[in-house]
Amino acid sequence: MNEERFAKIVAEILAAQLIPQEIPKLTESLAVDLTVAEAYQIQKAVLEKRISKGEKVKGLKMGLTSRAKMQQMQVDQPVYGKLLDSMVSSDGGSIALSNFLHPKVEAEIGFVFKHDLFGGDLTISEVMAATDYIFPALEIIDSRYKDFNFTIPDVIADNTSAAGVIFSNNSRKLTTQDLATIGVVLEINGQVRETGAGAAVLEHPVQAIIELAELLAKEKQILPAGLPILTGSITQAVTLQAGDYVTATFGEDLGSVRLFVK
Ligand code: OOG
Ligand code: MG
Repeated sequence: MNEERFAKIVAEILAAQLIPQEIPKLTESLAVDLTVAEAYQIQKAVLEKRISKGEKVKGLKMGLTSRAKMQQMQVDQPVYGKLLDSMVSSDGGSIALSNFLHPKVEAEIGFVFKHDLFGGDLTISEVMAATDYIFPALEIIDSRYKDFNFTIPDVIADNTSAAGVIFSNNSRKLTTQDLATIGVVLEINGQVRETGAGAAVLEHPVQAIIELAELLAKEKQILPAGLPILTGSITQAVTLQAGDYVTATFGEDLGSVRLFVK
């Protein structure tokens, strides 16, 4: 792709994220195909612009790691993106629906590491040994594409729809208890909307970390200690409406995370 076209796409995505506003998906508006590698370059360039204007990276995310999500979005592979400070709300806090286009909420398991991770061949036990703690999280996704419809390169270029996140203060050490069997109940206004278990995420949420480390290693990047990492939605994402009170409650003493939508 030539430089001029690349810069134009970067400017278009940046504006769509900041205003925010809906745009047609790139794979439709561009005459040429967009590769996954080009899409990550666009994501990176848009994030660099946001960071140069003062935003800070507060986390990393894997997405499209569960069959429920892949089926819902009609795609077939996991993706990663970055979470910025402007996206973070506190546990039990609120967001204004008017700041979003068509937001949906996801319940996820988060990790924080005590050592940096790097490479394409980490094992489950290496990742578990490097884990400082795990925590419950809600992610708010809000695709900048019209009708929340995209292909894999589109969604990668748009920072994997990242728009909001709540890192719960509840956390616990990762013991030998199996993360695969941790259950989650996602409720809105006291009604159960989705249920699932950790194994929905690539058979084991640690697998999402292994795949993230592998994707980052291709770009000579590490998975840094101390930074919250989300492993992807266990269930389908649920559309948010004004007045929604969202609660995700996890089993095995992981605790819950809450959000109010104004
Ligand atoms: C892409 C992001 C998906 C997850 O946890 O699966 C994601 C999207 O569905 O818009 O964050
Ligand atoms: Mg997510």
